[in-house]
Amino acid sequence: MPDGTVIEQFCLTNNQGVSLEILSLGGIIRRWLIPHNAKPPTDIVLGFDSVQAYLSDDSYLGALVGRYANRIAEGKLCLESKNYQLDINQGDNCLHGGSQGFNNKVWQSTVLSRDENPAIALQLESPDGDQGFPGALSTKVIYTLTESNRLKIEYFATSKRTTVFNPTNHSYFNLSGHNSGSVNNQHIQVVASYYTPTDAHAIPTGELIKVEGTPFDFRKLSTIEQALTSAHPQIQYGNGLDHNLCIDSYDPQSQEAKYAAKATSENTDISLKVYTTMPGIQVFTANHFDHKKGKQDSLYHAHQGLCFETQFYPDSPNQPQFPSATLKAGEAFYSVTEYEVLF
Ligand code: G6D
Repeated sequence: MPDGTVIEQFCLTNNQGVSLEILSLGGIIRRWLIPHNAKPPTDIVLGFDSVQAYLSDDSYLGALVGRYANRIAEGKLCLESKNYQLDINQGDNCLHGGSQGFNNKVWQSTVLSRDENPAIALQLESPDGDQGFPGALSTKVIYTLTESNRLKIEYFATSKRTTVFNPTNHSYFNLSGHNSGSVNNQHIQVVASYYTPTDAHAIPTGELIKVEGTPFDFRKLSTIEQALTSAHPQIQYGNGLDHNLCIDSYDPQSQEAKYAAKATSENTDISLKVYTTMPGIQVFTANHFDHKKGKQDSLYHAHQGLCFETQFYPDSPNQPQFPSATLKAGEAFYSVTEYEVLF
């Protein structure tokens, strides 16, 4: 890092030959290798080969995101009758916890075994007032790679004062290989009957709209291309998919991750299933990528990656009808998201 801090890279490997490389910078998932009998492994996530490339990029490749993933309109937060102004880092809004969000931080990393599976725990202290958020927040994320090829991501947090907390992981998947071109011909399913439409700046209008008859209807496995080529104004806003879908199986009382989404590549026969305890999932297709220099001298272009960011809905602190992301002083936060790879 510019201040001389050394970034550590950890490798989690299971007996099926799946392995992941994870950085202490931002908890970034840098590589996710899926073995093949006769061919070299397929790396299914986009990323970079240097710390400097991650620090100078604005796309959160593979990173843990927080204190609040996605947007908070105008960075305005009102909690317990107190108003807070958050860091504005995209247009008029706060995106992904502000310009110095969790993705840019160096996390205290500990290798451990969890239920006899290889795991790494990353811990971060976010001080009161960090990017404008109230409350000194202690957070821990545990990545565990299981023998059933699931990467389990558990999020823990407590705060000294009431705050908001909406963590996610911002991996860009390409199940045909990180440097294989667009994801257009890959198929996805999202078990969501509603989505939250936005204005032209990706701020939710506050409505919950049925996906039926829209390019956001992924209740049946569909190609990504059918959505990206839609003339629907919501797709036009962001030159692709960049929307929160409302997961049907969400249960605020449950701590068990429920099936939410799937992606599959016919080129490699690799599939990914997503399970989560969170209410929303941002489906994002890297719409703004343009000759982004990635790993092994690859170039990433628009629609070359697919994000399944599990989350509270965007701007939920300002939308009381959305599930709440409020974390009360002293309350213990727990959520879990699991990414299962089938090959
Ligand atoms: C763009 O609108 C998108 C976000 O959803 C994404 O997380 C970011 O790029 C990396 O701002």
